[in-house]
This record gives sequence, C-alpha cells and structure tokens, in this order.
Amino acid sequence: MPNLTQRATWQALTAHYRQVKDLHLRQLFADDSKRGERLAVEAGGLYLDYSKNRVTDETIRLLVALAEDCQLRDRIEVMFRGDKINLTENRAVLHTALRAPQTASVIVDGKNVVPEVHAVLDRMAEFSNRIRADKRIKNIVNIGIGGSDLGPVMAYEALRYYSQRNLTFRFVANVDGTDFAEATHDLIPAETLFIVASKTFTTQETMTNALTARQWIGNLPVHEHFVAISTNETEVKKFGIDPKNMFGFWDWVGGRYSMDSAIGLSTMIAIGPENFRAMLAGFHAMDEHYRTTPFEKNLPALMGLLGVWYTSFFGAETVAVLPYDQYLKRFPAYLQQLTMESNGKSVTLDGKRVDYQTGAIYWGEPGTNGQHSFYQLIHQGTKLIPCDFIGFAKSLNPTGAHHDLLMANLFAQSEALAFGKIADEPHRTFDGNRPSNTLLAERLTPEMLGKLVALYEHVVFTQGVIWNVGTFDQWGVQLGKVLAQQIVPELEASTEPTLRHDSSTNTLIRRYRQCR
Ligand code: G6Q
Repeated sequence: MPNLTQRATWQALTAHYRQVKDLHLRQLFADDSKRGERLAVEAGGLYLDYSKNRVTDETIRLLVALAEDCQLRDRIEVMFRGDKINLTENRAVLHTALRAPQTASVIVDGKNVVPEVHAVLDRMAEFSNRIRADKRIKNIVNIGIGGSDLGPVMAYEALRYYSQRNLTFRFVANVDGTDFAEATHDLIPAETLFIVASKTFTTQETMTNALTARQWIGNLPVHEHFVAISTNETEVKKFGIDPKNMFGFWDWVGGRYSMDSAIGLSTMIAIGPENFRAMLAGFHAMDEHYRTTPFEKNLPALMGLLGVWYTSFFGAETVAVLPYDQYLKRFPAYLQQLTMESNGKSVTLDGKRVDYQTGAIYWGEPGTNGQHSFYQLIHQGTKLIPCDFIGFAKSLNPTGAHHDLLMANLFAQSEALAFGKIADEPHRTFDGNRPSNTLLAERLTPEMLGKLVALYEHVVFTQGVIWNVGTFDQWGVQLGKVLAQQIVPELEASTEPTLRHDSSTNTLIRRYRQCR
C-alpha cells in the first residue's frame, strides 16, 4: 500500500488546500445563498449542519475520494463482520455486535456471538429490575477506571432525567483515596451495592478501590454487596465474588467502546432495561447509517473526513466539543478517551512513522459556561479550533425562557465564529472564518445518546482508516504503569532504597520520602 502522503488522492487534497485555505466563510456564503441548506445531512433525527466549515464542494469530493482510495467502505465491512483488525492485540473489534438485534449473526472464531450478547443483556435486565425494586439497596457505587468508568459516568449524567431518583449513583475511579472517601462518606454500607467494573480485573486502581470497598462493608456478606463485570472469571473468583454475581463480556470489546456492554450495568440500573435497550437501538441505527449510506451523506464519514482536513492539512491541533445541554457535561471527557486513546498514534499499522498529523486533542465544556471562559481564545486567539456544537430543540426541563436563551447562544456562537465582525478597533475585530459543525436533535433521549456516541465512535474509525493507525490498541499507556510498579516499593521501603532513575526522578522520590 502506498504511504498516505504519496497517494494521488492525498496530493490532490494538498494542492486543493493551497487554493482554498484563504477562502473566507463570508465569501462562501455570499456566493451560495443555499449553502446552509445544502451542506447538511441527517441520520435518524440527528441533523448535522457542516456548512460553516472551510470547504467547497470540491473539498468534499476530494475527501470522499481519499476515503474510497483508503478503502474505507471495505474496512467498515471488515470491522462489522468480526475480522481481527486490532492487529497488535490480535483481536476482533465488535462493539457493533453489542447492539445488534437478536436476529443478527456475527461470527467470531466460527461462533455467532449475538445470542450470548442478548443472554447477558437479559441477565442484566433481570438483575437491574431486582435492584430497582429492592428497598434495601439505595446506593450504587461503580468502581472502574478508563473505559470502565468514563462511559458509565457520562451515560449516567446524560440520562439522569430518565433515572430512578430514589437510588444514588457514585463512581470511583482514581487510586487517590479521596475519590473513594468522598464517594462513600455519606453512604451506609448495608444500603450500598458495589459494581466492580474491570475487563481484566487486574487494574491497579480498580483492585485497590475494590479492596477498600470490601473492607468498608465490614462483616456484611460480599455476595449481597458486590457484583463484578469482567472477562476474567478466575480473578473475579479470587477476589471473592461468586461468578453467578458476575456479568461477562468479551475480548473483542475495547474498554473505551464498552459502555453498551455489561460495563453499562450501572446505566441500566439507573434508567431501566427498556431505556437501555432504546439506547442500544440508537447505537444500532447509527451503525446501519454508517455502514450503508454513501459517504457524501454519511454523518460519521463526513465528520471524520472534516477532522482529517483540519488536522492534517490546516494543522489544527484540537477540536472543541461544546454541548448546549447540561446533561452532556461529561460528554467531552468521554470523547477525550474515545478519540485520543484511539488515534493518538504516530506509527502506522505496519509500524512506520507517520509524516502527517494524526489524532486531534479533544476538549470542551457545556455551553454556555465555556462562553464565559475559553471562548475568547476560540474567537480571537492565534489558534484554529474547529468546534462541534451539540444542541436539542426541546429541553427535558422546560423552565420559562431558559431553553430559547440557551439555544440562541449556540446559534450565535457558531455565527460569530464563522462570520466575525469588522470593527475600527483591532481589539474589537473578529476575523471570523473559524469553522464549526452543529449537531441538532429534537430531544436528548436514550436512543439519541446511543446515536451520538456511535457517531463519534465511527468518526474515530474513519480517521483511523485514513491515517492508517492502530485505532484499537493503547500501548502508549503502558510505560508509565510499568514504571509506577517499580516506584511503589521505593516509596514504601523502610530503609533508604538504592534509586536508579534519572537525577530528577531520584530527587523527587527522596523528597517525597522525607515529607510523607
Ligand atoms: C480503554 C483502555 C482503558 C481501560 C482501563 C480499565 O480502551 O483499555 O481505559 O478501559 O485501563 O481497564 P479494565 O477494565 O481492565 O480495568
């Protein structure tokens, strides 16, 4: 396969970039009165306006040609059918099977995995209904980190409106004892259920917190206060949790793609099995859209390609995700892991160093809070920051004029960013030409959340295919973990240990030992 930058389709984009990079959105809109209607697509009620991007029709044509040239269509099929595309871990990548309908068939190692997926969902539903009806359990504490935390936290916050209000949900991730202490200080052990969520059941942070939780319940029976979510039955048993209180999943579910597996148990307890299934249906609808729609009309493909355009051609380093919905307050944090752990890579799948920019830095805060903080830099700073605005036509908590005010702000921000304002004074001038997408849906429902998450999962996939990186592994988090294991005994040693690090690390460790 030719190197990406040697491809004719890439070089055509490079040449095109030189021609269009200085075009202003003011001009593009002035030349085409229907641009705002034309450059928009919809999938299952999720509307994407991408007209405020620095693109012409030719840009889209060339980006789609690049996608075809990189065989995106085939690669999508290969993922969906369960080939082992996670090459460095020799695993299939099948989060899409987690939301496949019962009638579907997805074969992994000669076996249809869909019946197993639904069997686990049924067990989760039975358990969730039992807990929701159980008057003794009042608090659910999910212990997990990374992919076993960010999805559950985000989904709980996003769907809080639909959650059972007499239950309290807490999430403990950090190995910092403060996280556990603050999450539990006002809870009563007899009323608390811990969900230990860990694919491997060996993660240092999670096992440390789970052991602390086991001590915290005192003499209460573990089987009444702990359930496990894992792929590792041996370790679950070793910890003292009966496998009948374990919900399994599979090695073909990546941590950051697992919120719709058993890892979503806390979500299901909160919103109930029916709402959880509606969320899965939303995921599936977006999967089907991605799989079957031509790229010109395909939301994840278009957003993914626009991301490539800004990152690899304009040199934009970040993407701001700006949800105008308080319930989505953890959505940017969730996307940080999904996008950055997936495409934050600098070698290709065949191990060659890339000569182009890959995964952008994702960040953001809910609107309108961000407007009173970092939007200054987006409007007038020296950096180009493409933005994703997300909003809903109907509020879940209609309160006076609040919702119109909120949405007016969203529309105003994207307008101001794109078109700017020419003023006599430089400080009051807004150059504009700052690109954004706007995602608009009727209402934040479980189904719509599923669509939104699947949309970004497939944005990430699209970009990973173009950049030819190993989207589904995460070797970059290993080195620090290994070094920490070496340092733990050095911190705990009763006599001065021999330190063999660099002079900075040695001095820091000595200073810590003196002060602890
Ligand atoms: C996600 C990563 C990572 C993982 C955590 C927790 O894709 O693999 O964030 O989810 O390290 O791992 P466990 O679920 O095994 O505890």
